[in-house]
Amino acid sequence: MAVFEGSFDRSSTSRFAIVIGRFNDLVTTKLLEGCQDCLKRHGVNIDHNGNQVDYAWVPGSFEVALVARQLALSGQYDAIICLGAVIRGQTPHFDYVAAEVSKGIAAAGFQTGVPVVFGILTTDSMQQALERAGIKSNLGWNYAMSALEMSSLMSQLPKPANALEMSSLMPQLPKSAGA
Ligand code: INI
Repeated sequence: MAVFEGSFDRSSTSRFAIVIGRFNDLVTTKLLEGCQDCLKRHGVNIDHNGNQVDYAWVPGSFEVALVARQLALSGQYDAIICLGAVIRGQTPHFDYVAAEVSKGIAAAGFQTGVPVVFGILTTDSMQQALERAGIKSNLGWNYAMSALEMSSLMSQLPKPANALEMSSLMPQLPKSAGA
């Protein structure tokens, strides 16, 4: 039998999409820098004009999962990295956004079979967020490592036994008019 384990040595061929929330962009741009630094130092061409990484900017964390799912469904990527920062304020807004983005990202990966990395910081303050986006460490780096590892691992796993099983996991897409 087998032990399946991701490695970090096939980065030169993997393709990634990074979805970034503009909300709290003081934090998310730093997460993106950490993420790009890690990918670059693992041999990935991070240039948006290159053929390995595409970038999608969305208004806030709430929109991240929808875009990640659509990118995953395209079949063009080995992993999707979602970056956002949800910071607790005086209202319950934090709880709604944090709950939806975490459920949505999990669903995007589960429904498509493409690894979708949860790179959404959820913190009580801007200070805590900044500490995790470069002041102490940069979790953007860790999220990129997860994407590298998962893209490698998924490529090694046995494929679904038949197409029917895979299609039953996929959401029903809207039929085009007249179909
Ligand atoms: N979006 C975030 O990414 N982080 C937050 O902390 C946040 N708060 O607290 O409001 C936030 N709100 C915007 C939200 O993600 C959507 O973009 C907006 O509601 C439009 O759908």
